[in-house]
Amino acid sequence: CSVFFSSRNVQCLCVQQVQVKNPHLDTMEEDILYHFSLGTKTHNLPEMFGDIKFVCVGGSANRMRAFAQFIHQELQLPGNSEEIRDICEGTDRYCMYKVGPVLSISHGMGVPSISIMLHELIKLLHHAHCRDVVLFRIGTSGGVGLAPGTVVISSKAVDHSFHPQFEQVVLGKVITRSTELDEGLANELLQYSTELQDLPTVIGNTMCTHDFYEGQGRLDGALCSFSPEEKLEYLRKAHEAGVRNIEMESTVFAAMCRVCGLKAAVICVTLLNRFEGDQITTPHDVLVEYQQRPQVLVSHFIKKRLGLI
Ligand code: R2B
Ligand code: URA
Repeated sequence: CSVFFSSRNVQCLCVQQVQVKNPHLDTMEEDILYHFSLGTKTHNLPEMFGDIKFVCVGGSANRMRAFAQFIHQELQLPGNSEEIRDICEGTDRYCMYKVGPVLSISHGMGVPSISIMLHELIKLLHHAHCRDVVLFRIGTSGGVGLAPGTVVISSKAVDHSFHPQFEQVVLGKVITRSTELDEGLANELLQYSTELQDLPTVIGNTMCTHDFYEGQGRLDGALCSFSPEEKLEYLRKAHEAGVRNIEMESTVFAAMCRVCGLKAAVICVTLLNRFEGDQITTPHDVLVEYQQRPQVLVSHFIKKRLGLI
């Protein structure tokens, strides 16, 4: 936060910088963002990315391309949204699209995949001197006691024991970081959801697991060592602890954004109610519409912030 003094008044203009927390970065002559196929010597990062204000990340490459095209239309930007170029075409690890002040990036499935992407994204925003950036994870999840299609805005991300923390092993030791998310941002998103049609939305805790099957208490994996009763008991405990959905990336996303001073929100649609089953049996066209719901909410937020509506 920077304070500017003038003779008439004192103004506080809160400029939020991206704070990388690594003293070694300053000593490096060049930084290669290997999984993006970008680098500080090969690319002019401030020129390419300096105006970014909103970053949206999601698991699937196709969905994040579709989101970029959708935002292009929503912001009524010039040019053909079909011709939008993948900035990371030099690698097939992640895809990245820039649409005006919006960056859309895929992160794959699970904590290790999103965490590699976030290290390079946060360094990219830092090298590009971006200011006041808001990050969104838009994704899918399993609902806990919610009708399929409900959008959950995470109040916090919790681990398998329902604690708001992320554990990272560093040099063989466990480091624990908080996974609380920005309350004001979550409430603002919830408020905007009421202005949109067919967007049932709640705020709740999101449980992040390291597996889709056993890790989320599914009975239909290749391995299962528990009974249907034990599964329901775990889901009931999760629900009591305020968990409303389950996915696989939110804890590390919340923890890394928090440490680096980035405002962040997690917005995931539920594809099924886990009290009712494990398999995703919903027809494809319905799933496609569900997956657009977090995109519509984030687009509405961006348009509000840009003063377009
Ligand atoms: C939601 O969906 C994926 C698993 O199907 C995973 O990436 C997640 O968090
Ligand atoms: N993604 C998950 O991680 N779990 C679900 O049940 C559905 C989508």
